Amino acid sequence: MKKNVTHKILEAHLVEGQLVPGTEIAITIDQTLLQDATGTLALLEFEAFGLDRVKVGLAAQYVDHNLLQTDNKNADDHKFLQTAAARYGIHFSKPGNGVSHQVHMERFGVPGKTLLGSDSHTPGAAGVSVLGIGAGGLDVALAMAGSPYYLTCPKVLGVTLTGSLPDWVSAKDVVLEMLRRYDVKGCVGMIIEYSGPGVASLSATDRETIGNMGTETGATTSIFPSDERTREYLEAQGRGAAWVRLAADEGAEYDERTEIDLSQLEPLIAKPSSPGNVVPVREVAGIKVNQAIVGSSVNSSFRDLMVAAKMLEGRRVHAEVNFHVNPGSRQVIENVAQQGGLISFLTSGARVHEPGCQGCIGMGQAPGTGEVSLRTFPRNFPGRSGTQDDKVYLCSPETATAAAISGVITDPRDLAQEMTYPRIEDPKKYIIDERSIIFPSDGLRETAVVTGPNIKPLPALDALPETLAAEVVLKTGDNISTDAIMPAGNKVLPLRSNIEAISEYVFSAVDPGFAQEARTRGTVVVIGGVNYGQGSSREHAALAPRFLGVRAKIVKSFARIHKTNLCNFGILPLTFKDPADYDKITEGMQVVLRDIRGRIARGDRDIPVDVDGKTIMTVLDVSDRQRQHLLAGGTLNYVRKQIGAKQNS
Ligand code: MIC
Repeated sequence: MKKNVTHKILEAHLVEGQLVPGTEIAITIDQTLLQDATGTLALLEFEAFGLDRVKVGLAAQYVDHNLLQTDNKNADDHKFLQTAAARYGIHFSKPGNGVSHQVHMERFGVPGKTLLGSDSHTPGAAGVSVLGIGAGGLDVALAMAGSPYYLTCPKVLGVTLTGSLPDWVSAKDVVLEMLRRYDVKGCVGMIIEYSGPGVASLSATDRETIGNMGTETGATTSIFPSDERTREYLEAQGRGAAWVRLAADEGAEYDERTEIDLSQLEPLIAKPSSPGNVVPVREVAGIKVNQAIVGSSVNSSFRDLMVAAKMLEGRRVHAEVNFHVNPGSRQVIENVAQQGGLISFLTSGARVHEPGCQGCIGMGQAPGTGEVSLRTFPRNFPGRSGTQDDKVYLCSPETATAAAISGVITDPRDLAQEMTYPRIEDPKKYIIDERSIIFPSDGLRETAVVTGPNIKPLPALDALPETLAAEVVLKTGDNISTDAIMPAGNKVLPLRSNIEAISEYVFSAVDPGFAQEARTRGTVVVIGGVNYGQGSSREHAALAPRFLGVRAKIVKSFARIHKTNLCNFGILPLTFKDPADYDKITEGMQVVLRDIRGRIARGDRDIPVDVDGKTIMTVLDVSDRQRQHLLAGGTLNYVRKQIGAKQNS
């Protein structure tokens, strides 16, 4: 059979199941990636397995999110991560060395390998044809312990690229075009595979941009063939030996198909406050801009910064705009500096920050009241910037820089009269300096793990009771993101390793009284609309509500990672059998799930729920494996029992 790239990689890693979309499969994981904001919990979980060393080909720990050090907490977390990495054999990328996606691709990505990362933008690994999947920390901890990764076998969406990008249009516009077509849930249950003659016109870092932000379509991941452009990038990284060719067979089949003619694309922009709210830049041109940011999680590569630097050469940032630059890595800024880009930023009045996620996760860079911010980030969910009622737009580095120059949203093609488009050539050989990565070594095995006072043990979770009686404490609408469930930002992020403390903030932006109310009620159900839990992989959006007593969520549909996280922490992910039943439930209603243990153990898919005396039907669409985890009260309880049983036998 003629195979696409996705199936080639999945088949080479398949250990359970068959490649039938919608069924559960398990794949081996070659590499894992943790970042600091999700890494503390993941490493506590890994420690709970009692292993001496990671059992995965390569494990890496990045410190890129919690870079603000306003008290001891983040610094203590960094120390914990560094010492635990040394102890367990994990590569440790120090604070300031860069964003996980960028650094991992530079130094570790190998075409055809699988990568599981505790960050939803891990699919950026597509830049070097790695099948990178975002997951909750517990799933990554399990992969670090050598377990396979379980996922619902996705369909493959084949995107044929033709033509090449015109001047002033870049990779961000390609992924914005995907979001314009598919919105924030159109690719749930799919892997997006790019092919066609247009692929060769995109560099590895262009492909990273497309893979990274492809997450916002709901896709499991994205993938590109590994070709001469991939080889070129790996050679420039001094890792040419890691290259292998990877291409779909001629005539390979896809479950769905679409085509993008790159030469027909124009500059696009996602309006507030959803990455799917995409329009041509010219539709919103002229709106006054107060802030523009290039870099962070996506669009922080050498090309992305250099194009901004070249556009600013000999110019000043508009007096009323704050223009920020967040490099993706130390390597990026070093190479930009070598080619004169840093001087251009400094003399133009740009604010250059240390490599990292920064404002992308609300760690600083919040815009002022009513201000418009243009960012090259992947997300603009309401309030994520740290400012209430924020007006955040997502766009390419070209569009962000054009606004920084003119002071208003500007189609960058309008700059053609005053400058020629700076087409950036990637270095043939990057300046490479790996000294900010601490490689695992036998000498570090004896390192004592340092656990600061803010790092609390994982909370104990009880098993699922025979019957669940709860109260509906919150009813939400469609597309609720994990930012709404468990906000990030500089106040909350330092609490990621302290579940009791962070649980105070659950739903705080949606319903400030939620935590108090949930504690009072004891056992709680949350109701939601479609695409519930879109966005980040943060398992805190499952564990912290569980800590407060949330035992079931009944929604119209779930986003992929959040649904898995709910199972991992023993919260029942139920969907309405008849979506119209959503309207029958209001906050304050009593909900009873009778004989729920028995039903889950028997494998029932249809789960009746008594709501204020009337019965509605819901669906529990999970695997047999997940049923065991739900019965145990969560994956960790289940795994611990298994380990105990093994040790006793
Ligand atoms: C994000 O972009 O939302 C984050 C911050 O990178 C998250 C991870 C987190 O919440 O720590 C993600 O994408 O998974």
